Amino acid sequence: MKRMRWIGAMGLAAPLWAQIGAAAKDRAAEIAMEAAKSAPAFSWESLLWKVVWLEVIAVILLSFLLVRVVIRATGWDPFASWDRDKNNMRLWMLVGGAFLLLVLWSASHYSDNFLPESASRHGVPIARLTWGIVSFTYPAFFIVHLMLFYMVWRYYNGRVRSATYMETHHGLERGALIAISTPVVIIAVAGIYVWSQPVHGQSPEPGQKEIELEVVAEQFQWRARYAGQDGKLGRYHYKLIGGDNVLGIDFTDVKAQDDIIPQLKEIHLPVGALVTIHVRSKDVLHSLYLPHFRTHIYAVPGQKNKVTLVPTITTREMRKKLGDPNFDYELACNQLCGGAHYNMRMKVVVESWEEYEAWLRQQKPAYQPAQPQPVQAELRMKPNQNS
Ligand SMILES: [Cu+2]
Repeated sequence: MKRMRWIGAMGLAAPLWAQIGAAAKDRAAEIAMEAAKSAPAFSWESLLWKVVWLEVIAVILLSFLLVRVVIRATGWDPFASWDRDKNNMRLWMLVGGAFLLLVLWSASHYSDNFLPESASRHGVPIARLTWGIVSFTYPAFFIVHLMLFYMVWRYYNGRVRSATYMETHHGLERGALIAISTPVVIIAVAGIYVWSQPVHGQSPEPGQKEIELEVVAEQFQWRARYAGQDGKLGRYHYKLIGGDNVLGIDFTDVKAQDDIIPQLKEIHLPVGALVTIHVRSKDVLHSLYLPHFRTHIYAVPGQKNKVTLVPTITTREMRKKLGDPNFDYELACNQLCGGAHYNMRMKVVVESWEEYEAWLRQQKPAYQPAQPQPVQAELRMKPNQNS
């Protein structure tokens, strides 16, 4: 009797057992799949290759040993006439030549990855300065290395024993000092002027349109906020950051109430307008990097940074210029900020003022005052319409 009751209880609980069984089976399958993903699949072929490589290494080591044993036993030395210095020099010439050829090859092979022409106004002098520097550091690199390898050839032991001694020559030293420091000073001064433009030096021209937006970094994404109708970004405070207010916007500030957070992970910029981007970070150090606009600024927790730029080439024009219909400008993080750092990118669309305004009009303000939702209102009206 007792046993019957027990079986009956088991029978009643059967659906529950089935549920638990199915869940356990699913979980087991999941674990198996994860294990399969993390552990590389075993293959006889890869094991065979490992054995082959080990044997190759063993044969090389053993042959060295064999030569030594033969030399010891017979007194015969195959390297007696081997000019060690000369052959070392020859090997160095080989290494040097191969190195310089590799540099030439890689520079041409990877030239596809060079940035296209600058798409911002301040980026043009920056690109010019960069290529100006490369135009003499690249030849200097070759000249210096050719000189280095020439010295190895000239002074290998046994040919020229010692270098010539020279008295201090003030004129020569002064000349060398000026020749080296002049380009360095030019680069530094031009750099200060050119690179500071996006941070300090851009003010609107008469009649030029201006927009303001904020880009906020967090592990691992960017979020943008546009100033609304009033053209001004509202206040924020880190203590206000929460599940429904991801940017910590202070909605008691009237200027904040029309601010816009775009739905899609992309920012739109009007061509020809002066764009001010405010940058901040919610957690660690990130960096706002707009390579095509030659623009870069750090996103530092607890610090307000800003950068200005004037986009000059629309996405459409750049696609035509590059002959690439899929080209898009990119906003990236260029600080290694954690595990999913690679995820921190955003599409940047440069378009005409009209297109920009139309896009902005489609975006909803971040601040939604309490009011009946339009969808619910529609549902409530339906019965009335039918009757
Ligand atoms: Cu980052």
